[in-house]
Amino acid sequence: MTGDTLYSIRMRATTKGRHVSGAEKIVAPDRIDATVSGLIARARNREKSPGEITITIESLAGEQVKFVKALDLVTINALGWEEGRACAVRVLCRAGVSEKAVEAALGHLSRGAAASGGSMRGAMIMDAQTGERLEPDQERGVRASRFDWSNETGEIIGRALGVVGLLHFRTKEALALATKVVHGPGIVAELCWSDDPDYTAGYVASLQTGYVRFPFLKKKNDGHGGRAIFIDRNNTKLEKIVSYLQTDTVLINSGGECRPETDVETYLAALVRV
Ligand code: WAQ
Ligand code: MG
Repeated sequence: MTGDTLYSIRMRATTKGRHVSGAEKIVAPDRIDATVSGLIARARNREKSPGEITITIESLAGEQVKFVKALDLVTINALGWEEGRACAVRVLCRAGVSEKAVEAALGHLSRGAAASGGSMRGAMIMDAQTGERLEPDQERGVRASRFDWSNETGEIIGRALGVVGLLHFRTKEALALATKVVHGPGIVAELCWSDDPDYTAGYVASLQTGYVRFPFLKKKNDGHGGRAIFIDRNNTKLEKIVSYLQTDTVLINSGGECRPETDVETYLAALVRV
C-alpha cells in the first residue's frame, strides 16, 4: 500500500539552537489539526517558551508503507540505575552487541553524546562489534522519522500498557520508535534513556529480545540521555540504514504482548537462544 491518504507530522522545539523536544506522528488528513495542537502543547509544556517550535507536515502520497507488528514489552525489576545498566548490558550482549560496544555507548550517553557535550537531537549509530561511532553528524545524530501506531492499534496498545501500569506517553512513543528501528536493515539493537532529568526509565530493543524496559537507567535529575543504534556493517551499507531510519514509512498495525515485571534471570532464561 502507498500512503496516499496519510501525512507525516514532525515537531521540533529548540532554544538558542539547543534541542528541547521532538515528536513524530503519521495521521489521516482529518486528524492533522488536532495532532498539531497536541504537539505544540507538548513543546510548550516541556519548557514554558522554547525559542523556536518547528512543525513539518508532509504528504506521504506515493510513499510505500511498511506494516509491522509491535515488539513485545517486558519490564525488568532492577531497582537502581547501576543494576539497571548491568542488566541492560546482559540483554544487549544476548542481542548480539559486544560488551566493548555496549560500554562505549554507556560512556557516550552518560557524558552527553553530542560532539559539543550535550544531548543529541537524534541517535548515535554504532558498530555492534567495535563500538565505533558511524553517524555522519556527531552533533545532531540520526533521527528516526515517519513511524506511528495505526489508529486502532494505538488504542489497543494504550490499553495493554495501562494494564501493566505504563500510562506515560513516552513509553508508547518509545515502543513505536524502537519497533521501527529494529525492523530496519542491518540493525542489531537499540539502547535508550531519556534526556528528561525527571524520567529515569530506558530500554533495550531488538527483534530477538523485544522491548526490554528498565525503570532506572540513570540517576534522577540527570539531564544526559540519548539513543545508540547498534548495526552490523558486514551485510548492509550505512547509507541504506540511515535512509531507512529517516525516510521509510512504517505503520504499526498489530500490537505486541505487554508482560508484567520480571527479574533478569527469569527473563534471560526464557529467551529462545538463536
Ligand atoms: N530518532 C532518533 N533519536 C531520537 C529521536 C528520534 N526520533 N527522538 C529522540 N531521540 C534521541 C535524542 O538524542 C534524545 O535526546 C533522546 O533520544 C531521548 O529522547 O517508559 O523519552 O524523547 O519505556 O527524551 C525511554 C523509556 C524514554 C520509555 C525515551 O526519549 C519507557 C524518551 P526522549
Ligand atoms: Mg527528550
